[in-house]
Parts: sequence; C-alpha cells; structure tokens
Amino acid sequence: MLILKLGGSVVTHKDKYMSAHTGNIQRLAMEIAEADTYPIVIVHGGGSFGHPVAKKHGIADGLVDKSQFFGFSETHQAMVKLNQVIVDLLLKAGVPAFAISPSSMIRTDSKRLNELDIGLIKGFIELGLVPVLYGDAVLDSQQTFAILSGDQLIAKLSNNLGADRVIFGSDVDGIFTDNPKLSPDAMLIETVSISSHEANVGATTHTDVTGGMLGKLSEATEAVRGGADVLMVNAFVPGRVRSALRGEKVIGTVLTL
Ligand code: IP8
Repeated sequence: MLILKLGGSVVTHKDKYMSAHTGNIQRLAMEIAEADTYPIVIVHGGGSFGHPVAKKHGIADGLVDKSQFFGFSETHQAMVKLNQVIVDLLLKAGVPAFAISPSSMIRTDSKRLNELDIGLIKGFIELGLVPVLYGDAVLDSQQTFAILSGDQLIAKLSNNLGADRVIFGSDVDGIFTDNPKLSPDAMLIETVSISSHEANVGATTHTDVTGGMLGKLSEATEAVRGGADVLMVNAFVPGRVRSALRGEKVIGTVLTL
C-alpha cells in the first residue's frame, strides 16, 4: 500500500490565484501510470486554490460569523476544481483515478481529524481504483468548520490503511538544514530521525493556512510512528516520483523512527 502526496506547490502555480500547473500534473500522471504500483492512494494539497480562499474568509479558525458560510463553500469549491483537473489528467494518462471528497466523509474535532469512513476508501481500493483525495474545508465538532490539510489526511490514511510507504512530492529535494529557498547554504538531510531531528525548515514562503513544511513534518512523523517508510522528494524533477514509487533509491529525505 502506497500513499502519494502531491503538494500544492507542485500541482498549482502558488503565486498565481487558482492556476493549476497542468504541465506538472500531466507529467506526474504519466509517471504514476508508468510506475504501475498498486494499490495506491493519491492526496493533493491546496496551493493557490484552497489556501487564499480559506485565508480570505478565516475558515481555518472556525465560525465567527454566518457570512463565512459562503467562504466555507467557496474554499471547498476551489478544491473541487483543482481535484477535477488532476483526476481528469490521471484518467487520460491511464490511471484509474476516482475523486473522493473529504468533506463528505470526514469531520474534525478542534482541527484534528476525528471521523473518517475508511471502509469506503478501502472499497474503492479493493476494486482496483485509485482514490484521489485532497486537503478540504470540513465540518468541525468544536469550531463548526476547519481546514483539514492533505498532510493530516495522509497520516490518518497511512495508519488506517497500513501503508508500507508514503511519498511526499514537493518543490524541494527534502528536508534541509535551513530553508533552501531563502538560504543558499542549506544542505539536504538524507535521513531524519523523528526523535532527534535538527532540521530548521523555516516559515513557508507562500500563503499556507495549514502550517507549511513544519506542519508537513509533524504529520509525516505520525505516519512513521504508524509503521510506514516516509520519503520526501522533489516532484519538479522529471522521473523522481516514478523512481520513488518503484522503490528505487532517489535524492530525498527518508524519515525514520
Ligand atoms: O495544502 C489545504 O491542504 P494542504 C487545503 O495539504 C485547503 O495543506 C482547503 C486550504
């Protein structure tokens, strides 16, 4: 069982409002088809779709005013639009993808994933389909609504499905000693022990309502604790995701206990 995260910085142009990076998505869809590794679940991030809309309406911190209901729905709609582009391109490439809307089967409790219909996801996998989920605007039992990050979803899926490997595809080679986009001396850390990591990943360089690289690291830690091998790779480099899916050695960061 494999889980692949396609980060928002990979599937969207992060500095261009609601702009899908169709070039990257098309290439990655081909790589996933060529890798031919099943069963697999794909989860994608929000990038310039979900994040700016959620931020504008203050969705991540929950209900303050009923006027936010429109923003709550618009955040979900933004993610549905991005998901549609991704699933369509996966199908075209020959991957039997199936869109699953997290808000229809997930509820959070104080921003943490609480209820999840894992049986439903298993049903799609058993048929040989590839569920494609995403970070979403979801109902929350404490704060009415919240933003569920794709990374939190991955940790939960990994632990509930008993994933062997989780691959995070982003726009950097992995975890660095410092933020590689801001500091040229930053060095890639090939193996990070989650019990004693010293990486200083820094703040995210874009609007990210779910915590940037630090948030990713803490969610990935959950998947490692649950028994999965976790690998972070640069999904902008052609062929890297394909090799990682096949279990070949690639440039990246492996997270260990
Ligand atoms: O990009 C967040 O997902 P992420 C999705 O995985 C929304 O953190 C709706 C902002």
